[in-house]
Amino acid sequence: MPAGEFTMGADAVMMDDAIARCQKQSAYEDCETTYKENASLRSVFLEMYYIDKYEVTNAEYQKCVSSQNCSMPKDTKLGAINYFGNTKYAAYPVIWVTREQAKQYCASRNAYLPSAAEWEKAARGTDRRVYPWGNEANLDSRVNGRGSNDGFPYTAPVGSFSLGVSPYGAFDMAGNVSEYVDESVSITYFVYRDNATNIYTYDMTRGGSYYEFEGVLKTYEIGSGFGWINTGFRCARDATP
Ligand SMILES: [Ca+2]
Ligand SMILES: [Ca+2]
Repeated sequence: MPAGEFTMGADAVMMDDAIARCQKQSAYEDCETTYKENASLRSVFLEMYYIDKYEVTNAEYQKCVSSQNCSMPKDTKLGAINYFGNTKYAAYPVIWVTREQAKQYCASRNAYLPSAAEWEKAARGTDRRVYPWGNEANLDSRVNGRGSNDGFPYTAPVGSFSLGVSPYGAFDMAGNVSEYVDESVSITYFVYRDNATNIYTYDMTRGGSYYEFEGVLKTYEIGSGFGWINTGFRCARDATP
């Protein structure tokens, strides 16, 4: 990734769209606050860095576990499927890991979990696009989103969607598994009964996944991860000498 400035976040139209989608999905969330605090339009300068072209796979994570630099994912199954440790799923993205486990894995490679800005620049380049490939919503050939019209009801082998590649050549920046970045997101919930609000902090994820509705697949969307069946990650590395 070259050094330079890029515009991060949602413009006015994208912001309205993200808030409306969020409100439709959750009547209890203060969507306006979440998006205005986490996805406002801003210019960010980043030094040169590297970021993985692919989501971290089961095989890669397994290697780290075998060399005792990583701990086992919380679960080895994806629904009824024997997933982690099954050679059939070696090239599929690792799931069921916490942000801490993701950080540990990246550290074992002398790398780190990317910041939200590093992740987003890799996903959308410098022209404020909605999706990694551009602005068209023609999703099924470009992203593993919800449902199986794209060929995959659950996760797909990493790098399966060459038409969905980002301007810098990164795969699956939309969909497949949502990805931890090294940041948290505070979400405010309305507690109608008490006429009050509650704030919870979650690990931020980006890019959406095979599990979520398609609005979440946009480059500026903010997700929250629970180390569940749809959360994975990729790593970044310093490139400054
Ligand atoms: Ca799918
Ligand atoms: Ca992804």
